[in-house]
Amino acid sequence: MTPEIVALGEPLLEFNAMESGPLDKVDKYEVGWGGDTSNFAVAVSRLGRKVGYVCRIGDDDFGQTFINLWKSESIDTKYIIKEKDSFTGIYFISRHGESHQFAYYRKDSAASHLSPEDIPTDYIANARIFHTSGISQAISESACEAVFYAIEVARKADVLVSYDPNLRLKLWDEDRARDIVMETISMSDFVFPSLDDAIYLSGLEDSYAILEYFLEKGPKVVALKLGEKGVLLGTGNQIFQIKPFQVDVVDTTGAGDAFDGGFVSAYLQGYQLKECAKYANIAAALTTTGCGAVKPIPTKEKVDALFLKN
Ligand code: KDG
Repeated sequence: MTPEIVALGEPLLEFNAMESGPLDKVDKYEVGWGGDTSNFAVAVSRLGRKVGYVCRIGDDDFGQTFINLWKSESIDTKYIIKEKDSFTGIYFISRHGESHQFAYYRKDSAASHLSPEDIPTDYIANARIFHTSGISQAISESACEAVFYAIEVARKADVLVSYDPNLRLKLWDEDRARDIVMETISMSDFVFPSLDDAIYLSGLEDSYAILEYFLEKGPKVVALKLGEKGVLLGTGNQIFQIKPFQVDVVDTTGAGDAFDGGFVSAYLQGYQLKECAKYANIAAALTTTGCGAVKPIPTKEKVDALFLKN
C-alpha cells in the first residue's frame, strides 16, 4: 500500500564535530544520520504520518545503518535500491558556535546514480504528498531528471508537490541551480525556502516582497523560514507572520527539514495553513535543541502538547 507521503533524495551519514573549530583540529565526532529528504521522512513519521522514502544507497555498512534507521522509524523502504559496488555518501559538520558548515564526501555516490527509471510511478501517483528538494537535484544530472519526472507523475495524479529549495552551492553551478530551482518552484504546491536561499534566488531583501515574488511563480503556499525570527507564510491572498518559538539552540542542523515535515504532517491532520506553519515552527525549534539532524526531531506527543499550549 502506498503511504500518504513519499519523499525522494539522498541520505548521508553524518559526522558531527563535538568541538568548535576547523576539522583539522577535531578528534571527536558524533555519528548520526542526515540528508535533507531522509530527515524530512523521519520528521513526518515521528509526527504520526505514513511515509515512504525513495533513493539509492550503497551496499555498504553506512547504507545498512540507514535501512536500520528507516525500519526503526516505520518508514517504508520498499523502493530503496541497494546498489552493488557503490557507496553511501557522508558529510562532516564543522561547528562554529550555533552555526555549522558541511564537508561532503558524496561525489558519485549511489544516490547520485538515481535516474527516471528508478521512480516508482504508481507509488507516487497514489500518495497525497510528494516531497523533494534542491539538494536531490544538485547531486547529478540523472538525479535531477528523476526529480522532474517524479514531480510530473505527482502533478498528473493530483498529488501535492512539496519542495524545499535547500540551495547547496558547493554542489552545482550557480546559474544552473537558480534556473532549476525556480522552474521547480513553479511546479510545486508547497515551497519551503530558508530566508538566505530566498534572498539569493529572488535578489530581494524584503521578506514580504520575496513572498510575493515566489507566489507569482505559481505555488499555493510559500513558507519563508526566518530562523530565529519565525516564519512568514503566504497563501495566495493572505500573509501570516508566525512568531518564533523560543528554545535554547544547540545545533540548527535539520531544523528546516523538520519544519517541512511538520507542515505537511499538520496539513494531513486537517489543520488550516496558518496552524500548519505554527506546528511546523515548533517541530523545527525543538529539532535545534540537540545535536545532529535526526536525534532531536520531536515526536507528535511533544509537538501536539506545545502546539495546544501556545
Ligand atoms: O538540512 C540538513 C541537511 O543539509 C544535512 O542533513 C545534510 O542533506 C544534507 C546536505 O546535502 O546538505
